[in-house]
Amino acid sequence: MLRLARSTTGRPLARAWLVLGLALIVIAAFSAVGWAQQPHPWQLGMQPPATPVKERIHFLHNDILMPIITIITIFVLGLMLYAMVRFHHRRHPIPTRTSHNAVIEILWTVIPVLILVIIAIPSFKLMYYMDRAPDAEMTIKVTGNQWYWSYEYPDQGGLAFDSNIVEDKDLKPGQPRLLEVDKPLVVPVNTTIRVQVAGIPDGVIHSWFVPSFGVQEYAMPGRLNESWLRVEREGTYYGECNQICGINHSRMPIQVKAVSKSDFQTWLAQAKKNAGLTGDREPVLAAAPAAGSATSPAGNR
Ligand SMILES: [Cu+2]
Repeated sequence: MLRLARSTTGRPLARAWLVLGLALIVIAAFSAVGWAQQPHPWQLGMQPPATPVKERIHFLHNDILMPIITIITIFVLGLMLYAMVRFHHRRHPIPTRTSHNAVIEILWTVIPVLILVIIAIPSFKLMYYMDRAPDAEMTIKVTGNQWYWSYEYPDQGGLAFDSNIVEDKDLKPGQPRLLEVDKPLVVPVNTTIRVQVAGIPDGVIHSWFVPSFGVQEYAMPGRLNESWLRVEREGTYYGECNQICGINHSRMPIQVKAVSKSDFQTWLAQAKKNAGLTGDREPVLAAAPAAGSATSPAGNR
């Protein structure tokens, strides 16, 4: 049967393999060229890491979980194939009436538990690592509104602004649709930044999610959540609200520009000047729309 299939369809099969191989090479090339801070067509795997947290997430996923999952999958597939061949009705016409086997039952209970314990150890270590930064150099407060984000720099003179999506008709060449915003969050590279995330009173739950940073934090009304990031490469990073939050859920993207420390100071001075902030602890978001009452005076913790 197999020989027959090979002799009659040998060439088309070889061609199919060739096409599949070429397709895989193209996909691999795309994912390498992408060096993505945003999703790309035909992307495989996660976006490349820009923070130590995301690097550890990649390690846990690629180097710990994937090998374990692969071994389990191959083992189960092997068992199934063995059972299908060995106990085929032609080879094994009279089925056994075995219903219990104490040794096997203990094994298939204990071994999965051990595997879960092995997985739990690095998972918990990572969870505590990404939870908060004890040595943060600055703080950014993120507020989820319906439907846009507000950003505050409470320890940088109280600068605060809203960040809204750029509509399709206003997009400039090269700007990604549904990801570009009018005022991106700007952060300095190689700086440990505490990110506080909150929702507005009477608002809904959002989630501030930037894949390359490994940060995904709920923006809850009445609650202050915390995460942290330390961007290691300059660049523009995109994310989205990833908590289904209502009609414009898809229209509250996140854009973060990571710049050098000196460029950050230049930007900060200019942004404060534009906002009319002259000294510290100025009232913030004076011109915010009604829904933006979310933000509290700068510097409060
Ligand atoms: Cu949202």
